[in-house]
Amino acid sequence: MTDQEQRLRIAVQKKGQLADKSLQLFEQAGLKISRGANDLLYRAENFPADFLRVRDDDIPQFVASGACALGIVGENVLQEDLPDLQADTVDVARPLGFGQCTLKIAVPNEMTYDSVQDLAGLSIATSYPVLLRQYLSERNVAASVVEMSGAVEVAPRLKVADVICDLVSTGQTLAANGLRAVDTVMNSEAVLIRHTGEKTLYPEDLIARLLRRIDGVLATRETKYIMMNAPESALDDIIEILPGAGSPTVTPLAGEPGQVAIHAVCQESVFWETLERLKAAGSSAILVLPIEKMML
Ligand code: PRT
Ligand code: ZN
Repeated sequence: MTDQEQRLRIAVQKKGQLADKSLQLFEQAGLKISRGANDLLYRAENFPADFLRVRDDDIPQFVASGACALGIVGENVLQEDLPDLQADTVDVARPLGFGQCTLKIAVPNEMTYDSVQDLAGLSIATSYPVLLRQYLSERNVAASVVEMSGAVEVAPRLKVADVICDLVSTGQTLAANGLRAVDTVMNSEAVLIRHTGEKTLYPEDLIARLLRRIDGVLATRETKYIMMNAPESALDDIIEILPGAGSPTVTPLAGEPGQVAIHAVCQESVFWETLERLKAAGSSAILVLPIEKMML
């Protein structure tokens, strides 16, 4: 292989909801990405990887064909495209915890809706015909699907369709268009996808190295380093309160018999509640620190 072939090509969205966060993920994994004159391809200066910047709709195909080793795309787009892709050529390497949204059925506010059966005989506008048809057929509902590439939320007002099936994040777009969500077709988030075709076009060790770093980034997003002092007698109680901490480090405090310092890695989501309980259990000088890098 030449040096050129040893570089990983990674497909990311050029512009849109996932564009910035996709590059940020690799930057947090230590890659220095130069946003050079070539708008289509950004180059990592300190890691053999290049970023192909494209429409998100093209990313599954780029990865399935092996043109790119990896890509970041909404799971909704991947699932929508799967029937068009050659089997066993792409899989989800990691869910990434950003770009969360929900593909929902939404109906005009004035329409009554009790169950999915109420969609029978109606027309539904969507950019996700594959996912919508699957959803309808699993529920034995016969409705017509109107494919639109964008601005789906205006379809009922323009009488292009009765109801819609579209991505929702905050719900503001639905509200602004006199619509309300009534059912969920799919929950989605950004995913790192990987080429899994027969030909291994890219060095596995390079991919494994990058994935390990990404795992480190994802792990640090969730976790905090927590330190406190406590009476040794409260140790068992405190360890029980620290969720997902593995084995905390416990060291004696110089000049304070019976007192120890406890260091542990802790989930951020339970931070405040945990803090209060730790205090009540006898801890003092509790510090919570962000973790900058982590290799598991
Ligand atoms: O140009 P390109 O084809 O690459 O971009 P695109 O316009 O097809 O995609 P883009 O950038 O809109 O979305 C890319 C991906 O981001 C989607 O496939 C989802 O996986 C994810 N994502 C997360 C979202 C949203 N959140 C989201 N809110 N995609 C779209 N939206 C839309 C939503 O449909 C609504 O119209 O944003 C609007 C605002 O949403 P509310 O609910 O906050 O009002
Ligand atoms: Zn798109």
